[in-house]
Amino acid sequence: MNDSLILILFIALGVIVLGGLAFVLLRGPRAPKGGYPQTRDADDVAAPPAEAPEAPAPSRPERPAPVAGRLVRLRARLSRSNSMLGKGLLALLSREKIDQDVWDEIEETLLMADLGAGPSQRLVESLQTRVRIEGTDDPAHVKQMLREELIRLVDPSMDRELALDGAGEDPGVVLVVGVNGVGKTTTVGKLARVMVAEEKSLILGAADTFRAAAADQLQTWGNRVGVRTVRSEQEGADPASVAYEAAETARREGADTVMIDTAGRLQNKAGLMDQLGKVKRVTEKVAPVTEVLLVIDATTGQNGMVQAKVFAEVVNITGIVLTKLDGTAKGGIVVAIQDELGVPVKLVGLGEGPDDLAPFDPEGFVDALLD
Ligand SMILES: Nc1nc2c(ncn2[C@@H]2O[C@H](COP(=O)(O)OP(=O)(O)O)[C@@H](O)[C@H]2O)c(=O)[nH]1
Ligand SMILES: [Mg+2]
Repeated sequence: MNDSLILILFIALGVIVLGGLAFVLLRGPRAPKGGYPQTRDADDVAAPPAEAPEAPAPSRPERPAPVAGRLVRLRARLSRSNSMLGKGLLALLSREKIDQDVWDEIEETLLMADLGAGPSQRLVESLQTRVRIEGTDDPAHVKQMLREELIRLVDPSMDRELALDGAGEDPGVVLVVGVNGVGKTTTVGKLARVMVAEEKSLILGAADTFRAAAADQLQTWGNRVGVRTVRSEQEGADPASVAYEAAETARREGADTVMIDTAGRLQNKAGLMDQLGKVKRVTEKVAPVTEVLLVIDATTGQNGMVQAKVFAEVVNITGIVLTKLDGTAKGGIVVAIQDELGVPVKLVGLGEGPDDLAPFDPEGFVDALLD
């Protein structure tokens, strides 16, 4: 009796186990509820687009410093580098009598700060006129007038907004151009950081194809901030086709903006025209170029400007990025450049660090200049 009971229990248990097993096998595997993700077969994973090799997805992008903090540092660095100009001018304006010699010295001081001949002369002339009309040469008052005239020269009325957004299906297209070594790639990286912080989606295009290292440098920035870099693995590939591919990728993925880093290593104007012209033309087959930023190194002064002018003749520049303002006492170059090219300085570079880029603010700039 006991034996048969045990036997029945065993059989019942066997039926339950086998039934359960059959049930599981017939239903097939199912996803675990909640918790860990389902694994996929290798061929489930979408193949990467063959035409656009790209950076591996970065793990945790860095967060940029807030803009307010950056503007404070801009002031600090500018006033450090420009104290010569400010001190020189204030010393001159504090003379007992502002005679022609003093005016000449003021003009010289402005010239030495790279303000440019035309703007320096215009500034002194308008100051002289005001001093005469207002009948005062009280240093505090003249300093106030100097500040006003400098601000007028830097022209706060110019539109300094960056055209980063496209329209409709089109991404905004930003071309970054300029002579080799001025800070183009660094600027693209810094600007990408700002845009990521503003929750914009963007794609970087490495159209400097002269050296693989140039694309690596851009991709490093891309990885840092968590955006993709479209590049060619081939050294010396056609920059225009990389730019096209980057713009195409941005459009396909519905990105807000594509930013294209170009090469500055160009021997002559014809070569430049050929290459930059083609980059722009080909990119515009995808979407209109919304911003062409010319990067200029502030430490190269008037020389740098001569080279920069060639770029301005080749492409239609919409904004200037003045880099390395941290390394020069000649902040007056801002005025000279705008005067010469008729294009506003929109951004300034103040160091090699990832947050060392700031929007250009005319009044803050002049105050830092005269601090
Ligand atoms: N001090 C300083 N250095 C900068 C600034 N912008 C770029 N640089 C440096 O200038 C060098 C050339 O920059 P890069 O972006 O490679 O120039 P590109 O050839 O125009 O792309 C690098 O060492 C940068 O770190 C800046 O605003 N201040
Ligand atoms: Mg570069």
